[in-house]
Amino acid sequence: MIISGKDLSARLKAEMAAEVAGFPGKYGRVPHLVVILVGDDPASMSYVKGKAKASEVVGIRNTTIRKPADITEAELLGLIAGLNADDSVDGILVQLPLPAHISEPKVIEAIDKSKDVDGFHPLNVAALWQKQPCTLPCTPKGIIRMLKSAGVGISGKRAVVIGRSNIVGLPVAKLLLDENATVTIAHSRTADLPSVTKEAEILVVAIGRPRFVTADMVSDGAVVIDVGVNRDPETGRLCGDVDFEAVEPKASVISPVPGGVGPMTICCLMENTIECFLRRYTPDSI
Ligand code: L34
Repeated sequence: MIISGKDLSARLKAEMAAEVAGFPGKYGRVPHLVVILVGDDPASMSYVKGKAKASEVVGIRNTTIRKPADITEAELLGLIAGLNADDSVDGILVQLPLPAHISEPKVIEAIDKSKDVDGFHPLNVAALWQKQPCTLPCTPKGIIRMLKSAGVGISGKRAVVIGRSNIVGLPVAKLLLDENATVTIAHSRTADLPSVTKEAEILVVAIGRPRFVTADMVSDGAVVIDVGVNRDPETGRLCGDVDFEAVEPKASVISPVPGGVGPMTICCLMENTIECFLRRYTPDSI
């Protein structure tokens, strides 16, 4: 079974659109998401365009601010401070990666926690790991949604996550743990990685290397979630971290690239923007 993140996100976005359609009547306005893109990396441009398009579908107001790659860190921090103070803005997202002369941790920390639709702010991360209410990071949240919609039981399963980034590997491992999976976090320096991944009933791959996971690394009937978005070095086409053609026949459930986790990330961003908007009208929630 191939889980389509594209179809699931289309369904969820239609539900959100119906909800948002009631907001002008109830609150006098719709949620407003501001996305900042620094530079002109083609992949980032494509993702940011996807966020604007999804906003349109859901009925969220989207402002995309483009800045040149040589913007200073101080200028970017100034822009964020202005958006933090702007009452018309519910969510702020600075597309990563940033140019090397700008500190990503500084930028992430500069965004007001209540407008942090990515769930990357250290206070949001701390809340997640302390089991407090928080904004869940979009990609891990989207992965759990996909698993549940495919009817995959997580509780009691052995899950292996390849990758330990702040954005995907660590938080997805935490969310799987919260669903009562037993979780192993593996990475590029794990000794004898196939012996670890073959134990996985649920395998989440977020290592960022084209076709890194081969058929010999996957056990029969495993659920395989591919978080990679890479360019195939030979064809230039989009491909995942999993050798899809080889692994698909062994897997009971698998997510494709494109059309898998990527669209779910954007879908959960829409959901987080609505959550940040609604929290402003129920200030006690977090
Ligand atoms: N601040 N930076 C911030 N927030 C994020 O949530 C992201 N991410 C990651 C990169 N930097 C970020 C994204 O938006 C990755 N990412 C992302 C989002 C969407 C897609 C891929 C990565 C996506 O829609 N992928 C499509 C293909 C898109 C294409 O054709 O280029 C897919 O079907 O997988």
